Parts: sequence; structure tokens; C-alpha cells
Amino acid sequence: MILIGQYDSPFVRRVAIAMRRYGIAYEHRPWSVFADAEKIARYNPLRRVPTLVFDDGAVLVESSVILDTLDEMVGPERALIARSGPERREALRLMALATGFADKAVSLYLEPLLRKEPSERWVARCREQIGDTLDLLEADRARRSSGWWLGESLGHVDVAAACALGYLREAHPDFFSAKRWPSLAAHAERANALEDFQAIYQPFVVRLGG
Ligand SMILES: N[C@@H](CCC(=O)N[C@@H](CS)C(=O)NCC(=O)O)C(=O)O
Repeated sequence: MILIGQYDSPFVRRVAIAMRRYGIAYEHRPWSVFADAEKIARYNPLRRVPTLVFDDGAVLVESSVILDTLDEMVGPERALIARSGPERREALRLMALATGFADKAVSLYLEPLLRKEPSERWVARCREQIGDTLDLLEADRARRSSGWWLGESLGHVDVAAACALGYLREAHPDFFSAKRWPSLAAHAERANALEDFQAIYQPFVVRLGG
């Protein structure tokens, strides 16, 4: 398998961390979505990452779709998400909120890079969307006493949230406040201490890449 995309993308990183935990081997192509767009286009016309190329030539895009397929490959006992029922729905809900604020953080980052005059309205909207979503996630995490978000073992929600927070804090250093979002800060700290998170990491640098 070939995983295309750089680990400074929260979406690529969450897939790579899951693959590492599942013990699924892959070749890594750390291609930039801007500088290497035409290389990515050979596999994915959207020119987005993560893009996962299977040995039979099949190509999957969208981190959640990729993870769903990997979960099926390793089976429900090892999957980092509940098989069904309210627990699964809860995981999907939280994952979508985490990847959703990461999406907005990417938009917020690109706005001043791609436009001569960034839209103030768009910037304010992104900031509000991210802040309100962090508030919701903070309240959700704070009301749970479990070691990880949905229990005592690490799941896709934990990975998605930690990767999204990592990206937000590096791409927008002024945004995150551990005082306003203490449970999220603690969550990130715990995840970042894990070997998998340290191995699958690329510092974010300002450029038209990612
Ligand atoms: N919803 C997608 C988001 C992927 C995404 O936004 N990736 C960024 C890199 S962080 C990208 O490919 N950007 C280039 C583009 O959208 O044109 C997923 O979960 O995989």
C-alpha cells in the first residue's frame, strides 16, 4: 500500500497513526498538495491527501472512508471504534467534530496565503466555528472520567482530536488556550506522549504545502 500525504496534515496523520497501531505496512509518499499536486493527481483527481493506494491499484480518499476500510481489514476486535450501536454513533459524532474543526483550521490558514485581501467575514466565521466546536468538545471530554475519550483504550476519536489540536496549535499559534480548553490540552498531552504520535509527526512549516 502507498499512503500519500505529509504528516503535518491532521487527516494524513490520523490515518498513519491508525495504520501503525494496526501493524499495516505502507510506503509513504510525503507529497505536498501544492508543490506535488500533479503527482497526486495521477492517483486522485481531487489532489487531496490522504490518498491511499492499495496493492491492486484501488485508490481511496477521505480519511474517514480510509479508516472505515482499514477497520474492516483488521476486524471489529482490533478496530479503534465500536462495531455498532450508540457507542459507534458517539465516536462518529465526535470524530466528525474534530475533523470538522481541522477543516476550518486549514481554511483559515489558507485564506491569507491564497488571497491578496483575505475576507474578514470568512476569517471571523472560521474562528467562531473552531472556537465553538472546541467549546463543545471541551465540555464533552470534561464530563467523561475515562482515561481516553470513550473508554480505557485509545480510539479513532482520540487520534482525530489530538491530530486536529496539534495542527491547530501549530498552524495558528495564537488560537488555542489551555486555560479555556483544559481538558483538550490534557488530552493532547496524553496522546502526544505516545510513541505512535511521536513517530508519526512532521512539524508544520508555513508554506503552500501540506
Ligand atoms: N475531509 C478530508 C480532508 C482532507 C484535507 O483537507 N486535506 C488537505 C491537506 S491537510 C488537502 O488535501 N488540501 C488540498 C485541497 O483540498 O485542495 C479528509 O478527511 O481526508
